[in-house]
Amino acid sequence: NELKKWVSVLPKVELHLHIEGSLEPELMMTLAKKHQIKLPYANIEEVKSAYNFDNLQSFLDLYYLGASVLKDEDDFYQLMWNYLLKCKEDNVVHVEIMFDPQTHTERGIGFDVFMPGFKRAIQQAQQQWGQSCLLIMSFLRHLTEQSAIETLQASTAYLKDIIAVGLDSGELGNPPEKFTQVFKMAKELGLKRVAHAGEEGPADYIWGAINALDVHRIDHGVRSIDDPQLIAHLIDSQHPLTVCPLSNTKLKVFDHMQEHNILTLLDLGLMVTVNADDPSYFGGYLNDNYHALIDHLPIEKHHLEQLVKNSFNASFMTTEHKQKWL
Ligand code: ES4
Ligand code: ZN
Repeated sequence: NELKKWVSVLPKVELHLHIEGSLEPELMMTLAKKHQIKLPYANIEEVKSAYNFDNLQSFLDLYYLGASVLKDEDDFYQLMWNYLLKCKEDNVVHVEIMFDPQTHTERGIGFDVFMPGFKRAIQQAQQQWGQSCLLIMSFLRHLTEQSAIETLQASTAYLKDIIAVGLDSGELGNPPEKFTQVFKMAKELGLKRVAHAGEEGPADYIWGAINALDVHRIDHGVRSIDDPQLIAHLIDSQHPLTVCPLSNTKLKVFDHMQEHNILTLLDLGLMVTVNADDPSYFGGYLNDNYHALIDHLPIEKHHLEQLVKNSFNASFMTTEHKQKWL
C-alpha cells in the first residue's frame, strides 16, 4: 500500500504517549527476573494473551502491575531508550512523552530515580540523531488532589525538564474539577496543561478540562461528538484532540476501527491528531496507528497530511522549531 509506505517515512510528531505504556513484555520479564518480582505470567506469550481488555479499568490494572518491575535508574533509562529507538524507526521527529510519577512514588521510587534515567536516554537520542523530546508530568485522577499537589511539590528540582502537566487514569467518577487547584498551581509555575477527557467519560468532562483546568489540549476527546455545542466550540477554539485509534478499539471505546469517529471530527474541522497512547498494550506504535486508519477508514492523502500538520501545530515546540518542519 503506497499510502502506508508514504506515511511511514513522513516526519511526524507524537503528542499522547505514556512511557509506562511502552514497556514491552520482553523488558517486563527481564526486569521482573532482575528484581525477583513475581508476576502472574510464566512467559512472554502469557503476557501478550492477557492483553484483552473490556474497558479502561481492565487495562489500567495490568498497566500498573507491569510498571511494578521498574525499580532503578537504569530500568527507567532502558524503558525510555527503547521507546526513543521506535521514534527513530517511525520517523517521529518530535515527541511529548507523559510519565506518571505517582505510579512510582506510591511504591517508594522517587523523582531522583526515574528522572535521571529518562533524561539520560533523551540526551543520548538528541545527541545521536537529533531527537526532539519534551516531558509531560501526568497526575493520576483516581488519587486525591492533595496527592497531585504533593507530586507537583516533589517535582521542584525537575521543573525545568517538564513542559506541562497532564491528567490520566480512571476517568469515570473523577471529573476534571477535582484537580482545579493543582492545575492552577501548575499554571502559576509556568507549566502548560493537558488532560484526558471524553475517552470513557462524558462530553461534560471535556468542558470541565477546558473551563476548570484551562488546558491547551484534550487527550482523546472523542466523546465530544455527543455534544453539538462542544463540537462548535472545539471548531472555533481549535483546542487539539490527541486521538489514539488502536487504544480506542482495544478499550472498546469503539467496537471496530470502521466505527471510529476520527475522520468525522477531522472533516468537521476539529484540530485532530493521531497518537499511540500505550503502544505495547494496544498493539502498535505511531505508524501502526496511521496504518490502522488507512486499512479501515475511507481516509485520503489530504486527511493524512492534515493530521500530521495538526500534530506539529498542536505541539509545544517553539515557533522557530515548528518552522523548521512546516
Ligand atoms: C491511559 Cl488510555 C489511558 N487512559 C487513561 N489513563 C491512562 N494511563 C495510561 N494510559
Ligand atoms: Zn492516554
